[in-house]
Amino acid sequence: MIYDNVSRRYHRVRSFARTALPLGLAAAVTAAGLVALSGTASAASTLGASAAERGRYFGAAVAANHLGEADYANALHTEFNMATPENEMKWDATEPSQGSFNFGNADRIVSDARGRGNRVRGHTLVWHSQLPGWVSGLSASALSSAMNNHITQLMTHYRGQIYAWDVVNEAFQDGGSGARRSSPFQDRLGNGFIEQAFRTARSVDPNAKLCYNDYNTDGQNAKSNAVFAMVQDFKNRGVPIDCVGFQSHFNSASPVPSDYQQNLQRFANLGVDVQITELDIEGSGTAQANSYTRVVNACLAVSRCAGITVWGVTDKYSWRASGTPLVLDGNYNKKPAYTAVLTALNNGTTPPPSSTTPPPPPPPGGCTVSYQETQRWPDRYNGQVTVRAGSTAITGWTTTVTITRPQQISATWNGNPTWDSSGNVMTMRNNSSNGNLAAGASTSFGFTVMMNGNSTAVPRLGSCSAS
Ligand code: 9MR
Repeated sequence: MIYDNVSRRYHRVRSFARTALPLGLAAAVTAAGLVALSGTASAASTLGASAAERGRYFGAAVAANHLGEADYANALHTEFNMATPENEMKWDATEPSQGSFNFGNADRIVSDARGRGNRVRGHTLVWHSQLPGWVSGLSASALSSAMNNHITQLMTHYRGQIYAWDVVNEAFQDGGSGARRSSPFQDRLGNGFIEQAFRTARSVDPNAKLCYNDYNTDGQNAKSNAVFAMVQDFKNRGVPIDCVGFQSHFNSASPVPSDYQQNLQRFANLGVDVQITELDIEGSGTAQANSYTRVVNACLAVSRCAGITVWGVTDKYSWRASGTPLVLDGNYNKKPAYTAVLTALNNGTTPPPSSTTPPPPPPPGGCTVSYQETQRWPDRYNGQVTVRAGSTAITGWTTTVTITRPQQISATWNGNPTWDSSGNVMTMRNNSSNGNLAAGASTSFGFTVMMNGNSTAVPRLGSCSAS
């Protein structure tokens, strides 16, 4: 089921100019002078809140040593609802000498986030980089045990507190080989270390999502093909994996790939969530903003894209500070990139991931609407809107469906449509037989949309008003 734009308010339907159009003529309607009754699509004012309305999260990499800076903490707490420790959970930070664990800085980030009801991504359990020196001196069997123990200690310490773990990070080589990267794990344990890490992780915290995370896998290329083959193999053989992280570090030499969305989608089609885990885009102004928009829209268009994390709160502390790659500048001012992200999130109305909780029930007398695409052809698709009464019966309902040009509604059924002057906003009211709904009961109406060359836009629903 696909949920969209649930009204959390309710109001009586006011009288309005009602122009019922014969079915089949809807595509031709652009008549001026009709009363526009667009639904009040919500416009959240922070990145986290807006993403949440789309069933997603919007997170940031967090550095423990900046939490004491008021501006930093304020920006973090205002805008973001997911946190990834930028360095504090890495092996050199958590197990600097073998068997001696240090969680202080990571704990600070976890308790800061969870104290506000925010979630945490764990980063990262097995990675070739930032390894303490002692790891490289181990034999194969000692390394195998050390890896299992490291995973076990971290995941036990944080059991129940981590939304998703980057279990293995950056295990593939860049370039066209599709080979695994040389590392102590790869060189001594062979390809099987990745599977071993995921199996160990599942056994320690079965409720955390287990991710493979990498960079330069954001479009379709030899490296992402190799990761794809591994994930496919894991799914086929029942090796536990729940998500793939796409780091998405972009700059002029490595821009947002043209097939970014398709690449996310092909991984999602394997039956894993996809997450944008370390987003930053070097640049400034409109060009940077446009790239951010593309990334957000791609995530919103992929129902299994669970959310986006930017790799830092402010340009001031970015690992690529000179490239000003984030959405808040060094003084915590909102950049055009910030506005672009918020706008894209607020405009987005795509299905939240399947794991998302359904919307809360409407108040007495209210109704909710949800959208689902039911069929698609090369040139058009059918959409269905389910209208559900709240905890008391209603005698009529109305909602709006907004179409993105050049898409156009060519037919409707099970409702009385009227149109705004642009022809883009259809107000749909019950017909004579489906206005009366008992408490909790539902009905639906449908429509056909001609895509006219735009195959990605999704109809946006306004709120539902009951009478
Ligand atoms: O942002 C991190 C930076 O502070 C560290 O010095 C660096 C050490 O390797 O790691 C950076 O984060 C990396 C992340 O952990 C994995 N993907 C690439 C990130 C940027 O280098």
